[in-house]
Amino acid sequence: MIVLLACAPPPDCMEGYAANADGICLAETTGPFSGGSSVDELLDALPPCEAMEAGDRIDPDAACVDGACANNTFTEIDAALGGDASCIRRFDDQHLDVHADCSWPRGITTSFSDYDDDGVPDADSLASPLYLVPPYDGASQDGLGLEAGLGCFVDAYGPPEWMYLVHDGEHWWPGTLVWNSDTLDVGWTPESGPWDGTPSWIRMPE
Ligand SMILES: [Ca+2]
Repeated sequence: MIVLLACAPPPDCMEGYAANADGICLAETTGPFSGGSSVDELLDALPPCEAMEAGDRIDPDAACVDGACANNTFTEIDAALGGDASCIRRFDDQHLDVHADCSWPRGITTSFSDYDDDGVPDADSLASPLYLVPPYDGASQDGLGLEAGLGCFVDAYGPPEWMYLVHDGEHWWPGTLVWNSDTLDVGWTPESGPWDGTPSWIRMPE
């Protein structure tokens, strides 16, 4: 179950959600909210930061990972990552646009325009954004990565602009942290398995 939380001002909640007195959008089907009622309380509930060993594979400031950067072309990214991409055609019926979604086995995914609809990224299309997903195991100089606790990202970047809350069967936790995409964003999805306080994806900005 995922619930949307917003900082001030009080949000216009998405359909199916309703704001409580603290401006937290709660899913109407989830019943009483039993977590902290403020952003600070929710962030304080995160386990203390346990960072990964410092590395040089993720560069959040440059939005680069293993030498591939957001806003690079497919050719540039595939060359940096070893040339083992898999791409599939995706039709976005909301925007009437066609994309090629590409992934690399080490755990990097992104999307490109595919206006000629051949399932191959268009030559001049730029990646936006880059996602790191399992089994990606690299880390930044600050020890940020998929095995770092979500609290480490708060330590590095401060309180996020947005949080999506998740419920682990007992408590509500900040499961997705978004800093308006001017730095990396992190999140957890239920499909990734039991919630363990680490992200299941990292998004490098567009
Ligand atoms: Ca194409």
